[in-house]
Amino acid sequence: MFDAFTKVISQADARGEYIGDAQIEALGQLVAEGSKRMDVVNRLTGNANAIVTNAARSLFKEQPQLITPGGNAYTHRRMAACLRDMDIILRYVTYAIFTGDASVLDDRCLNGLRETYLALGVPGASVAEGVNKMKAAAIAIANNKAGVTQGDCSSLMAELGGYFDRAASAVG
Ligand code: PEB
Repeated sequence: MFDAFTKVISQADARGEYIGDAQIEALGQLVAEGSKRMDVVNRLTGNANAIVTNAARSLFKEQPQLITPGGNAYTHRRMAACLRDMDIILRYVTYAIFTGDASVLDDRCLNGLRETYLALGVPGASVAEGVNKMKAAAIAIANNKAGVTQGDCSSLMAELGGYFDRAASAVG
């Protein structure tokens, strides 16, 4: 598991090189803008339940076959597993945006998830759609300009969106 710093070190170390000026510049920028990143993590963490439940509600409205007899989220046990899965994915996305690196998401959440869903008969495309809905909600909440110091969060939002896309394409 890497963060933005250990990733740079590991790559430099593999080549036996000192850390380059461009990398120092990029990591310096990450430090200088770190408060934005922490605000995003804080907002996602504080709104996780709403993000998950609203996305699930909207998914089941669009794909009601999931929650009718024979559907993969039918019965309370499977519904609970589904909500839990969405919560797990959101949680790993918050780790990735916190560390500025996708490896924790890739290694500990997405690795093998497609195969797990195939084995269980969980429709991956539906999970991907649920993830897309969480992405939209998460960005709306994280990018809300109310109540925070104003600044440009476009690259941070692109990074955040990228982690959701990564999750969606891992299972979809
Ligand atoms: C992944 N999900 C399920 C299981 C596992 C995961 C390992 C099997 C064990 C169990 O039931 O608990 N676990 C999950 C995850 C990590 C992990 C992401 C990462 C670290 O450890 N069904 C639907 C929806 C979708 C869904 C489309 C969006 O119709 C999910 C939610 N996942 C779902 C369901 C089950 C499941 C299990 C319904 C239960 C399937 C079953 O037992 O039949």
